[in-house]
Amino acid sequence: MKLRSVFASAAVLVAASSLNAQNPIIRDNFSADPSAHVFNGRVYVYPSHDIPAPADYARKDWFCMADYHVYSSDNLVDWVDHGVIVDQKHVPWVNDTSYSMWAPDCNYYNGKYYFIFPAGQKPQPGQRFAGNGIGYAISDTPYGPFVPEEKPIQGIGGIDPCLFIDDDGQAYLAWQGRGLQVQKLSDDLMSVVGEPYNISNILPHRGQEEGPFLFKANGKYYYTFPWVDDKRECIAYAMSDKPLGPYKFVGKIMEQDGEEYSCWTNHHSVINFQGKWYFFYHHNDYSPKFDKNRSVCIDELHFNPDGTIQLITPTKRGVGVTKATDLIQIDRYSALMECRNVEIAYLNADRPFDGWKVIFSNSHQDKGAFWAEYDRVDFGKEKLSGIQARIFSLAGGTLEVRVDSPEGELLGTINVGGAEGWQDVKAVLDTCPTGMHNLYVAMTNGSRIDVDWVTFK
Ligand code: FUB
Repeated sequence: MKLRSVFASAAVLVAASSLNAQNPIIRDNFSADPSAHVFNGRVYVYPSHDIPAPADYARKDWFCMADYHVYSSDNLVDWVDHGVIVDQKHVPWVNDTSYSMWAPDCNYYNGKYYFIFPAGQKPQPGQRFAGNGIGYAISDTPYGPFVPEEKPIQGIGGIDPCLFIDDDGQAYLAWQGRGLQVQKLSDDLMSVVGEPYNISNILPHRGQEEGPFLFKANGKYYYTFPWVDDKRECIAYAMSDKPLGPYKFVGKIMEQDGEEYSCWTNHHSVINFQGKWYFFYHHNDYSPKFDKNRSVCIDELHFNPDGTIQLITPTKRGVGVTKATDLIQIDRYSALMECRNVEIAYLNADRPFDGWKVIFSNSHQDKGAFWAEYDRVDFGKEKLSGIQARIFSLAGGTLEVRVDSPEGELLGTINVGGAEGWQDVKAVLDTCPTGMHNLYVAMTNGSRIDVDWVTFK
């Protein structure tokens, strides 16, 4: 008991230096299975926290999670890490070396925030393996301190809980137990009541199904879930007029990952924030060779007039607006010119968390301007006069900076001298717009220029 309260009061606000609007949004930790909610006008994300397997965890090739953080933002651009909110070492019913703190959720119910999570249970005397339980840690605020309950929810086991509270205050649990289920919760949330509805029974075919997220929009209930239709998990959904169904399978929200990076899992959530719908999901951007170390991303979600959901194509650019005076990571592009002269690479393949760069190259002496597009840059109300770019180029060359289209207004030209290391190159702008514009950076001359970021002054 003492340990629990000491730990629970340790939730801290951590500087937001490695968090941003482009995908992935969390840039100093692995993060997966994002469950996002809007509480009091602020977005909170409760992800799983993937870690490389420590010495006392034998399964080096499997998911490994020991604790949970919560992150928050009031604009989807600047994120705050509130630190660890629950740790496997401080939950009475959890096996403290199971590293199995898989996908969580959190919701507001009767004046408290209920953080709900699955984890490996402590074996009882005579038991070798106790299976996964699902339990709560409770707080007065969305960011903690959270105090774990003594016991998990009684009568169920499984993973990937989603705590859905309907407009009438009734609580439901969606989770992966024996298939994808949804069931009413008792008033104290500590047990399930009535009959479950099993979504797995209505799928076109069975595959791996997990990670349900139940939400309501325009009077309809959306039961959304990762599902293996082909080789890896896509995100699919079913719709109903009632939380306990009957549900009708509708289709996919996001396709499975492509061959190149190949993240086998995906896991998601949906929020409405300031009038727009957003889709949170994960991908292995910082760990291309090991897809159990994942990272949270966000893209917009759009409904069709009949209430069905449009297929979402994952982007690097993500959501939100970037100020022209911030470091604009153009490698988190909105579009790249379709050609052999523009590509994205890690700054340092041995240290993916350092981020990426755009490589403009022209070893074939192709004619033209080879560009990367970065949308939604806010140039503010006052005209800016300069540009600075972080550049690596042995032989030098020329970059042009335009807005609105690849042939749009030319803001300035950056003449790059050759150098053997990274350099910050500055140029005076010919002109600069105010307000919001899409930015285009193009190499118009040279054999290779690597760009880490650009910023306006
Ligand atoms: O993060 C561990 C597991 O991978 C989750 O619980 C699943 O949904 C999948 O994303």
